[in-house]
Amino acid sequence: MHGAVRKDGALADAMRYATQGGKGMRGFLVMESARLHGIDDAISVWPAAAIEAIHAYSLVHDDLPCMDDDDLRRGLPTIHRKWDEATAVLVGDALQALAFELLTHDAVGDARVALVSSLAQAAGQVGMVHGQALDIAAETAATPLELDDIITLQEGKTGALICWSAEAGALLAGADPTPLHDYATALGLAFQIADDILDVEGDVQAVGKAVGKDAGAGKATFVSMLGLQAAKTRAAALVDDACDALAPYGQAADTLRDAARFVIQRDR
Ligand code: GRG
Repeated sequence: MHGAVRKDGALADAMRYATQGGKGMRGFLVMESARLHGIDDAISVWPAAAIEAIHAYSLVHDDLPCMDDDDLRRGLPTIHRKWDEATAVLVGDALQALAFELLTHDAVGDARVALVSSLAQAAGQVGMVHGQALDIAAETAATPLELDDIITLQEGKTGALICWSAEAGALLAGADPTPLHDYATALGLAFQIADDILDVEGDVQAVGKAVGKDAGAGKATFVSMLGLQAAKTRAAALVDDACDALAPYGQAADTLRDAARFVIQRDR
């Protein structure tokens, strides 16, 4: 690992625990979009690790009692259940800081500033945290969310990090990120619809977190707004849109197309 990292102690143990067991989809998107632009894995692994660190932090904080209050994540007790709330807050804080340090590694070269500044936006008050704030506000809102509100909320909460991940390869190469942006916008929405479907149809063992929470909380989701079948149809159409957006790369982008199809077929 780059820079000064303490490898011993409860905080280090909890940080390691928090970063294990995920699908690694965001890191995969970084490395695949980089390969598409001829960028070596030895370079793209740094932003890939950075986005997985930010994502892990967001899950640790999202699971806290003051947020979603979850006991299970990736099939294991959440950090505040296995350790305590203070440790979970600190793990999230430290993982977020670590992510930006990883982006400044020498291997990342001239793209460092663009990657740091775009990740700050994607993760922060105009991106993921904005989506989370909208989600929390919706819990006590006087009027229920409309479909467009849910799309806006998810574009922040889930979409912003997915977009950053897919665009990172183009940023590393100094290339136009537009096709990857369009791919990731459709993919992010399909991912969230699939997540809502898993909350209804998923098995807690496979999903590795609580299911049925949205309906239990009377939460407006793509499934509650569209119905199960229409949500599946919408997700499949979005995956087609995502694949089409990769046309400028031809067959070289087939792995990214496979990833888009996986997003709506997954069971976790
Ligand atoms: C700032 C206090 C504070 C909290 C921030 C912003 C935030 C907390 C949380 C939002 C992040 C969140 C929970 C988004 C939901 C996206 C989602 C469905 C995540 C699960 O992603 P997967 O399936 O997970 O890729 P794995 O475990 O495979 O990595």
